[in-house]
Amino acid sequence: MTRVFSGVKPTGHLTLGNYLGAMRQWVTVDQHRAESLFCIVDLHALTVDHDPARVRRLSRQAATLLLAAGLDPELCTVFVQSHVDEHARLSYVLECVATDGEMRRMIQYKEKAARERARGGSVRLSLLTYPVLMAADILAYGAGEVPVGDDQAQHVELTRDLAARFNQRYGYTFVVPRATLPKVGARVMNLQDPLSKMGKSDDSGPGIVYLLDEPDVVRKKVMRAVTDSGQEVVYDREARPGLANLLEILASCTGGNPSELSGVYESYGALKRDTAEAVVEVLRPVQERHKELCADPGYVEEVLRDGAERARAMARPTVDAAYRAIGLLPAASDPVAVDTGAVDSGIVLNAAR
Ligand code: AQP
Repeated sequence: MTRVFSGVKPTGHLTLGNYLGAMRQWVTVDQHRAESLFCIVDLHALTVDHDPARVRRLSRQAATLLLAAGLDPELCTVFVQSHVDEHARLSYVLECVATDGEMRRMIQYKEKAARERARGGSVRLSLLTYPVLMAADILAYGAGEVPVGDDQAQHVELTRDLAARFNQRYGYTFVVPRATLPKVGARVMNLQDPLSKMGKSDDSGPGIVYLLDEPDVVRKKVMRAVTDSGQEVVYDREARPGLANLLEILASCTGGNPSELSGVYESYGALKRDTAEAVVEVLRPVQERHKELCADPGYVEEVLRDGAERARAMARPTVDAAYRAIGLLPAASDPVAVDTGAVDSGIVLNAAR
């Protein structure tokens, strides 16, 4: 059975971009057809300036929202990254396979580092190395598919490169995964700045629809979305990015096609009104379920505890195999230590696994 892994960073309140680009596919497709793991990747939230109490709060909120959106712990594993040591263990080993140059080529690093430097701030080393941790997140579970939005595609490519390089140097250890992107909604743009992704850690509140925004707040944000000076409703990402974003959001919420939908509307106002209502309807059940789950925090904690236990059991053998393959001596208490004297190649070790 295919294994699927994906995650969200608790760097801000979850957005419509997170939902349409990733979470909805996890809920409606992935958890039903694959052995799926969904993770609150809290270690990634430490790569930028952070407030410890806020990260804890956002981690709990993200877990609650994933369940509210429809992830079912009977069908999939929901857990917090820092509860499973294997992620950090494997990350270091993969840092020994990755190169400085390929890390510095990562677009997210380049953009965020430039932003931080422009503000006179410094960049944490972990911001540079975080794609390796992301690779560890995926490879530890032998995931074959990684359902993500378009902004994460480059990091999944890096993961593929690291897995293939490790396998080639040290013997087959990792499944080489691939990214799976939704057909529509893979990159929801900021409503106030349609050339930038709608990101939860951005400061521009009015351009971002949060999953917990009240219906009237959603309506206001969509109605005030920046469009272009033209009159005609056409779908053209290059020339009319604001309009294209609204058409894509509407298409993604209603299951339509942005290009066909453009023919239905004669004014921007009508398009905005329908888009706002479509978003409100998509968010309504998530918000209702979120309210119920907030009244039962013990349930969410239990899901995360069970999830971490299951995740640990899945990751441990692969990470142990990677340690052995790359040349680390197993501890005497490790049952595998008994026969290491006879086995000196990763390939043999992995075959014996
Ligand atoms: N705007 C988006 N459109 C489509 N997909 C998106 N995703 C995020 N934003 C959009 C997808 O949601 C999943 C979880 O995202 P994340 O938590 O890794 O990143 P983020 O929401 O983009 O958060 P930040 O803190 O604002 O991140 P940066 O600043 O690093 O971009 C992923 O599958 C992502 O693709």
